[in-house]
Formats: sequence, C-alpha cells, structure tokens
Amino acid sequence: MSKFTSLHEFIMDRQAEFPFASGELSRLLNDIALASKIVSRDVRRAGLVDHILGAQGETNIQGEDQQKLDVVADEQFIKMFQFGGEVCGIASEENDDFMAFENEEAKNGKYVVLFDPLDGSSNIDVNVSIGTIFSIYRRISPDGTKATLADMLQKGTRQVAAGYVLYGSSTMLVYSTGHGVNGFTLDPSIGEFCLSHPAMKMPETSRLYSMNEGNIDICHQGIQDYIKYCQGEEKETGRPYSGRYIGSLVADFHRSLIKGGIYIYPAVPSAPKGKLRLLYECNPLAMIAEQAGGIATTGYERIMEVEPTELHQRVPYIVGSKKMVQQVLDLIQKADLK
Ligand code: P6P
Repeated sequence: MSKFTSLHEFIMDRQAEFPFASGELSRLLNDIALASKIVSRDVRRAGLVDHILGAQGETNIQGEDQQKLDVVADEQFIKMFQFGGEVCGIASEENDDFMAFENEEAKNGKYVVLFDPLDGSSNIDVNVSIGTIFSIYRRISPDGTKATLADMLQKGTRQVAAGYVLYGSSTMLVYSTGHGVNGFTLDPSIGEFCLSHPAMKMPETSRLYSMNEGNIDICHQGIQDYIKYCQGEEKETGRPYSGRYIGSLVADFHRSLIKGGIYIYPAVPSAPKGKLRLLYECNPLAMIAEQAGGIATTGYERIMEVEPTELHQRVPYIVGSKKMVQQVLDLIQKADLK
C-alpha cells in the first residue's frame, strides 16, 4: 500500500523542476485539474442530458439552454484560463480563431494553452470514453501585451507541459513537464486526483495496433504493408497481432501508453494532410509519448519538429511503441524506394 499523494501535493513537490519555478505553472496545472473535475461531473451526467434533463438545443426544466457537452467543456476551460491569472490567451478545437484575453487577471499571464476540450465527443451518445488534450507554452510576445498568433504557432519541442484527461471507466489526468510522465486517477468520493501511475513508461513493443481499417486501401503503401504484416499475412510463428480501435484518440493513445501499441491516422484522400490536429492533439500526445520512451511522427518528420503554419493544421499521425513505429517508418521508406 503506497502513500496517498494528491495531484496538488505532487505538483508542489516537483515545482523546483519547472524552468520558471515561481509557482505560475503549478497554479496553471491545478487550474486544469479543477476544470477537469467539473467536466468529468458533466460527462458522467451526459446520458441524462438528452433523455431526462432536456435535449441539447432545447431549454431544460430550469429554462436554461441545453448546450452540447463539448461546448460546455470548452467554456469551462476558457473561463478557468481567463480568470486563473497565468494564461494570456488560448486556442481551442471549438473556436475558429485564438483568443487573446483582455481582462485584468490575464494581462500578466505568461502562458498560452492550446486544447481540445472534449475530443471524440461524437462517442458521448454511445457512452464511449472521451478526453481533453492540452498543450502549454510560454508566451513569446512581451508580457503585459495582448497574446498573438505567434504565441500559438510554436513547435511542439517548445511545450513546457502537455497532457490529457481521459473520461473513461475512471477519470485520469496524465501530464508531463518534460521530466517524465505521471498519471493521476480521480477519486470522486473525495474530489481529488491521486497519483496512481508514477513514472509511466510506454512498452517498447506490443501486439496491439490501432487504425481505422476502413482507410487501409487508401493510405500509404508502407502503412498498408505494416497492417497486412500485423494481420498475419507475412508473419512467421508467434501470437497474432490484435486490432484495437475505439475511435477516441485519447482512449486509443492511453491504451498504447499503458500496454504498448501503435496508433495510426494516415493521410487519406478525404484528409490529404491527415485528420488529427497538430497543435492541440498531436503535439501534446507526442510530448507524452516521447517522455515515456515512445515515438510520434508524420511518417517523415518528428511531430514536435513540424513547423506550425495555422491553428487547425492537420498532420498524418503515427504514435506509439518505439519498435513498432520504427517498423512502420522502415516500411514507408522501403515503399517509397520502389
Ligand atoms: P475516424 C474523433 O473524432 C477523432 O478526432 C479522434 O478522437 C479519433 O481517433 C478519430 O477522430 C476517429 O476518426 O475517421 O476513424 O472516425
């Protein structure tokens, strides 16, 4: 039985590791945890929203407009960032443009946060796990001025922290500040995130692959070759691979982090640059993957080295166990040489 460590205690204990250990990043991480608890409560009630508390788009019995859960989550995080005192601006999957906060509390904020408030929200109706993904940068524009687009369009290598919240069978918050990866599970009976997965390491290999195989015939030949290998067409002896695809990025990624595996969302004709977003999906998970010993790549470039050019930029995404991703890269290179 190990000692109970709350997220708050853990952050304070590790504060000295932060490059700017003046407590600002600690407070920001605690703000994210608080907003996540509120979103977790709302997610757990989602099934009631449409069927008992009033359908989205209608007014509920309190006469309140029933909003889509991802809009509610987006507003929850934005409010937390805007008035938390550490953030001068944000970019969100739910908002076309970035937001430069102008209120008094935010003008001295030293950080910007890019996030997807509720990724996979189309799965809510079928009660499948969903997640929040966040990426934190130091602003590059002068303190005290309005946040700029340049603050948002920074390479993934410049993230000071990144992580995700998985609203699954339990609610977990997993994050890194560049000193490894740690996972915290929410104990709803006390409303605390408790350190449950210290020093997380992604297994170097596994037999779990995760891809929407509806794309198998319309993606890069090297990826087709890899999936066919996993399906056993060219494999010697040994247990077959298993396909696992939840269709919720955070859930599929989290499984790879715990059990090992590879997640692939390639470029396809309907999404020639890939489907997933660089800034608030791929980069934060790439930081977690690399900090845990994994790899995250477009197939040709390290994800965190991709130069951002626009907020909602998409990239092909291959992320997971080192040996599995390397095998895909080798097959892509081999296919390109033919
Ligand atoms: P497809 C959810 O919409 C999402 O952005 C990710 O969470 C998920 O991995 C992917 O899209 C699923 O996409 O095309 O397989 O339905």
